[in-house]
Amino acid sequence: MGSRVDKTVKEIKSLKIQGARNVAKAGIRAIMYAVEDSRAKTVNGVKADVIKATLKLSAARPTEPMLRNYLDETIGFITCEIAGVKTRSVAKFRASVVKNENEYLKQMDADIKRLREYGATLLTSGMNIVTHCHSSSVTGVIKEAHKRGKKLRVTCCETRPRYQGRITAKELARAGIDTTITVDLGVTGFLKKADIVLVGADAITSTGDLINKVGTSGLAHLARDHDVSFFSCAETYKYDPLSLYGVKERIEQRNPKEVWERPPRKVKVSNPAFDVTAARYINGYITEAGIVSPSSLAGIAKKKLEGD
Ligand code: RUB
Repeated sequence: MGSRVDKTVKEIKSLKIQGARNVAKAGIRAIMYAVEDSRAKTVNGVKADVIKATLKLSAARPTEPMLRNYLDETIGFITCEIAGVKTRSVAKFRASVVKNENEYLKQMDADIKRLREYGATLLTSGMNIVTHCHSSSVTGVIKEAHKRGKKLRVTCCETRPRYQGRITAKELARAGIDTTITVDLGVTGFLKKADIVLVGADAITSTGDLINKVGTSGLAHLARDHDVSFFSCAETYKYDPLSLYGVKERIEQRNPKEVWERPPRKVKVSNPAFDVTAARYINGYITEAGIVSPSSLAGIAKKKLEGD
């Protein structure tokens, strides 16, 4: 197995690659590395190397169905390709897998473009927006609305313990948007005058519940208390098909040292990466298929994943 796959896994685990879309994209690219770097001499040998790579990649961050959905499609593709292919040429097989992965990247680009456009229609000039963590989907929507001439003010939660809110704040300020960062619970004061909360998504369940950066669920409760709309910007590939069968999303526990390098003895440290926001707190999902209610998301996503 090529070491470029291992490097990607390391970068995903260490958060050098951060956010569900970036993780999925890196996973797709790593499949191309696995194909290119495989030393196997037969099509089945290359296939085995690709499958090994998919297993390593999907284990890198457990709460990322978008990555898993694309990896599952890759496995489906190589299985069909082997069954249907007339030649046993390794070179042709490699080329067909690389082409297939490039199609996934193109699909992701087309989907995010549509999502940004739908999201931008929801934002109007003068709006106060609250965000949490760093989601490329959220910043994409806000920057698209800004490009369309809408005057927006954004408050970013800093997002302890890894401060991804700083990435959001930097990106938005650089784009010329009026941006403030606050300590996480300082957001309560801002919600009094906020119009909308926009967050990303790592996973969405069959009942429309949202799994996103820890703190999202508390923010959703506060938004409801202050009568502020709460939307998640999420491509439908964030939907986890396993949730339909009652499988609970695994919440990744991160290194306790991120919270406290050397805690006193007898102090236990908890560091969950994500939490679950119940569908009833979510006004809607901004997706590539339009702005949809939590209860209709699974149906739309299922159709897309099944290729209808
Ligand atoms: C990032 C996070 C983001 C989602 C969506 O967590 O929770 O909201 O991943 O991001 P982490 P995107 O920093 O732990 O990866 O919209 O870019 O897919």
